Amino acid sequence: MSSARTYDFVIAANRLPVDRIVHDDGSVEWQTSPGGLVTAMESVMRGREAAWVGWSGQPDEAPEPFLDNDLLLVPVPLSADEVAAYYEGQSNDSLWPIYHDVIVPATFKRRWAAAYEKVNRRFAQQCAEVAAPGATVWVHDYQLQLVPRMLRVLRPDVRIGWFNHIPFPPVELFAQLPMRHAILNGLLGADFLGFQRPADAENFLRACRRLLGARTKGDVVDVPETDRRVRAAAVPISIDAGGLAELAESEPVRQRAKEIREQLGNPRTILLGVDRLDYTKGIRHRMKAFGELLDDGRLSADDTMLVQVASPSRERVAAYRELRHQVERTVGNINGAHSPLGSTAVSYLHRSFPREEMAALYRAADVMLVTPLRDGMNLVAKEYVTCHEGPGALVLSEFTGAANELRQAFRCNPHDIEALKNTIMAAIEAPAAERNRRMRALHRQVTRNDVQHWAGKYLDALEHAPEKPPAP
Ligand code: GDG
Repeated sequence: MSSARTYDFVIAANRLPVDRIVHDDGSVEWQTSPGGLVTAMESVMRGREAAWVGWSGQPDEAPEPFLDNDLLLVPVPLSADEVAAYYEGQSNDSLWPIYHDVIVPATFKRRWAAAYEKVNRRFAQQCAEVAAPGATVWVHDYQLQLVPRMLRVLRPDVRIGWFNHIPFPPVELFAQLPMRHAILNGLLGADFLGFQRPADAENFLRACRRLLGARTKGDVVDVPETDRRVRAAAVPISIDAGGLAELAESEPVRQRAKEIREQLGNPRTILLGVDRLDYTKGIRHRMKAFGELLDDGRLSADDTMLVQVASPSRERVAAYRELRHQVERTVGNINGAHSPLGSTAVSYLHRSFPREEMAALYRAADVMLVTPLRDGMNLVAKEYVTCHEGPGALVLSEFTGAANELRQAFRCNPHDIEALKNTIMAAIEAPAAERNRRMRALHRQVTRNDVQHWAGKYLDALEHAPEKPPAP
């Protein structure tokens, strides 16, 4: 790639914010790509002159850089083998399980690690080409952990930040990774490392001490054998609360929310789950709890329904295919045992919906079930409290980053099925005044700490690193 222009602000993320869709007739269309990172960054980048370096979502295709409003999108080519090894293998079958408490076992392959290094180098080179002198380069997530150091070697003049959207594991788990040293050294090429929770930053600092013998003071690491210092701290991500609230309050969405309730037969209680179909999200635990509440007669499918949106994800990774079978079997069992004639106990939707429909679902749901076994933040929790009006309830796993902030939620440990059942019942049965009070507090929390606030805080920390930025 060679782009004539260079930019003062560059984002690098595995995916571009759009997917390249090639239709059967050969025509090409760009659609917003799914997932938490893009949802968050889209509104931050709107109106900024910047370049975004990322993969287009299609193997073997490398369209030329192109402008999307003021944003230059710079596609990084990946061959089909690289997608399998760097993305599906190293990123999603080695790193993802290790960074999420080994909910499923991790697989390590030397050729995946080699592909990861090769692709990270390509990203670093693209960033180096498009960054103006002294530019700020913001690298995202676990797929690109080697980029900061590679980029620093190519471009010592630029300021480099990295943000981890997922948890950073305890050193006891991290130490399993064959490329543990390369990752720590790769990250230490940055000026500032941002994490979702203080505990994630602490895990990283501990890993530097234990595995590299690095000295740390407070949240700053002395990079071994250099005079550089790197700061690692929590800057929890959020959502575009204003934009989403506006959408949720719009007449068509209000109308659609009413319609949804009617379409579902006006049940007394609608429970909702919205997740990528991922084993970290605790969907099976949620289903088990709901199924048992019906079995026990504490809930009845005559007046209660669970709507579960499970957007398709990583379907070429075996653990994800297995999860899909398990979830679909469980939904089938619950519906077989409990669905009334002409209705269902669980309305299971294995597909993606437009934002408007998601906002209407959040408005329509009485109780939102967010039960991950481990989750960096979980934006769905924040979206629900932003969209819902009136008495609602958020059941929230303590293993999400969001649980650090959303203190008025009904907290749960999803591993404890009995306790999860009781928490779901408590959320359903709490008096309307209590649910109102909790939802108002949650709404305020998210509105005050929205994604623009997060980006401002992050970039401020990056600018001042390794020192803490002055208090606002
Ligand atoms: C990673 C971390 C962290 C889902 N289905 C549909 C749809 N979505 C949207 C949701 C939400 C986003 O996708 C999912 O965000 P999450 O935060 O829940 O989860 P991950 O994708 O795992 O994201 C996570 C996040 O990065 C940000 O840092 O919070 O911990 O794992 O916005 O609404 N959106 C639409 N249709 C769907 O069917 N339109």
